[in-house]
Formats: sequence, structure tokens, C-alpha cells
Amino acid sequence: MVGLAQIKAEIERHALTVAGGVQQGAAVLPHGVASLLLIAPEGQRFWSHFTQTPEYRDGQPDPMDRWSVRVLSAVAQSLDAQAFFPFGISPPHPFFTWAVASGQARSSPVQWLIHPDQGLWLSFRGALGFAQPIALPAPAPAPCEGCARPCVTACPVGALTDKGYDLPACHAFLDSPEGADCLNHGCAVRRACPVSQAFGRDPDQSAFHMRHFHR
Ligand code: B12
Ligand code: SF4
Ligand code: SF4
Repeated sequence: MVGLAQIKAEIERHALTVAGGVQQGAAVLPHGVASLLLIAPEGQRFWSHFTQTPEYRDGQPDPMDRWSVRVLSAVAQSLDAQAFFPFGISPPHPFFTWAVASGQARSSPVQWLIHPDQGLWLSFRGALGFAQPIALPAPAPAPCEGCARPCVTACPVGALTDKGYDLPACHAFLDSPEGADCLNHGCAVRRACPVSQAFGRDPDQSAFHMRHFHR
């Protein structure tokens, strides 16, 4: 039977990591899935790995989504699992809800997910669903407890605070010359988190996602 160590070894070859897992019952999982593992980019290694892939280099749209589908579908086949993606399906799979149910990620003061290793940089490239239960790690401690909450005041225009996310205000700022800092280095709220800073994500990866978000 497949175990967590074997799954981790398979995805590490693609600079991916397990950011949490959910057992059926802790959340509603797709039909036939007993355990679901949430798959995220590894911190420092991911961007240099991804930029060498054919999808990044072929100049076609949505390279990271196409790469995720190719790589995780192949991993799923080799492990007798099903692959699920946070994009390309309507209504979307509830990745946010699954992440909170994993006990590894939590909703932060600005609502977005905070993870004990990845901070506010947490994002998913997909999930692997297994028909047999997989033994999962215990829930992680909550990173936000005792934090001075720099995330709440970090947005230069107050577009993302503990009152919510003002999407038009965010895009308007990104259109201004001052918005270049967010566009080139990633959302200042996500960067302000001390856990994000320790994760060491490549700023070029953040710039790539910001171009996709604000196009
Ligand atoms: C639609 C969407 C958005 C919309 C939200 C519009 C809206 N209010 O509906 C917009 C375009 C604003 C958005 C933006 C971003 N998003 Co978004 N988004 C999604 C997506 C595809 C679907 C959400 C959904 O409707 N789910 C369906 C419901 C039923 O599922 P749920 O999990 O129960 O829903 C909860 C969450 O969606 C949450 N939620 C609601 N609104 C928003 C808005 C944002 C920005 C986030 C993070 C969460 C969130 O509340 C819901 C109830 O608990 C998810 C992926 C997914 N499949 O869930 C990513 C997702 C939530 N987004 C994510 C990310 C990374 C971003 C960006 C930061 C992208 C970037 N630039 O890198 C940006 C923010 C830009 C910035 N300032 O940096 C991550 C989570 C990151 C985190 N740490 O929380 C997800 C999980 C995608 C992924 N591949 O990992 N997003
Ligand atoms: S800055 Fe502090 S409160 Fe905000 S998400 Fe990070 S750890 Fe949590
Ligand atoms: S990207 Fe910049 S403007 Fe938009 S919410 Fe983040 S900090 Fe605010």
C-alpha cells in the first residue's frame, strides 16, 4: 500500500511538497477518496525547476497550470490515485476549505491561508486523492498566535485588511507607478508575514503570478 514517504519522494522530483492532508469526514472529499493530499510548490527549489520545463519555455498560455496537469496526472497514475486541480473546473474544487480541514493551514487575519512552513505564500498546484486511507501528520501549531499581525496593515492602499479584500482598489493600485513593487515582488501583505519571509520564495515566481492575476 502507498504511504506518505513514497508519495513525498514521487513529488519531490518535481519540486513539489505535501502541504497538508484531509481524511474523508473531516471535509467532503470527492467520490471514492478516503484521503486527500494537498500539493504545493517547494520554497526555494520550485522556481528554478519550473523555469526549465517545456511548458514554461513554449510561449503558450497558462504554463504553470498545463505543467501541473501533466506532472500530477502522471504521479497520480503511478500511485493509483486521482488528481484534482484548483483551476479549470466550475464550480471550483474547495481547496481553501480542504486546506483548513487539513489542520496544517488556517485562515489568517486577512482571511488568506497561512501555513506553518509556507506562510501567506501558500498556494496549491493540485491534490492527490487515494481510495485507501493514508496516515497523516498531526495538526500544526497556529503561526498567528502571538504575532504582531503586520499582514493587517501592510497593503499600501488598505485593499487587503482584516475587514476583507477590496479587489478593485488592489487592481487600481497595481495600475499606478507605485504598484510596481507589488507587481515585481508579490503582494506586500503576503511578504509582510514573518513566516512567508522565512520560506524564501523566489521573487520572480511572485512576479509571474502577479502578471497572471493583473493582466
Ligand atoms: C476565484 C479565486 C480568486 C478570486 C476571488 C474572487 C472571489 N471573491 O470569489 C481572485 C481573482 C480575487 C483571486 C485572487 C488571488 N488568489 Co485566488 N482563488 C480563487 C479560486 C480559483 C476559487 C475560489 C472559490 O471560489 N472556491 C470555491 C469555494 C466553494 O471553495 P472554498 O475553498 O470553500 O472557498 C473559500 C475560499 O475561496 C475563500 N476565498 C474567497 N475569496 C477569496 C479570495 C482570495 C484572494 C483568497 C486567497 C481566498 C478567498 O473563501 C471561501 C470560503 O471559505 C481558488 C482555488 C480554489 N479552487 O478554491 C484560488 C485561491 C483561493 N487563490 C489563491 C491565490 C494564491 C490567489 C492570489 C494571491 C494569486 C496570486 N497573485 O498569486 C490572488 C490575490 C492577488 C494578490 N493581491 O496577491 C490560493 C490561496 C492562497 C492563500 N494563501 O490563501 C488558491 C487556493 C489557489 C491556489 N492555486 O492555491 N482568487
Ligand atoms: S503576519 Fe502574523 S498574523 Fe499575519 S498571517 Fe503572518 S503569522 Fe499570521
Ligand atoms: S497586491 Fe499590493 S495593492 Fe493588492 S492587496 Fe496586495 S499589497 Fe495591496
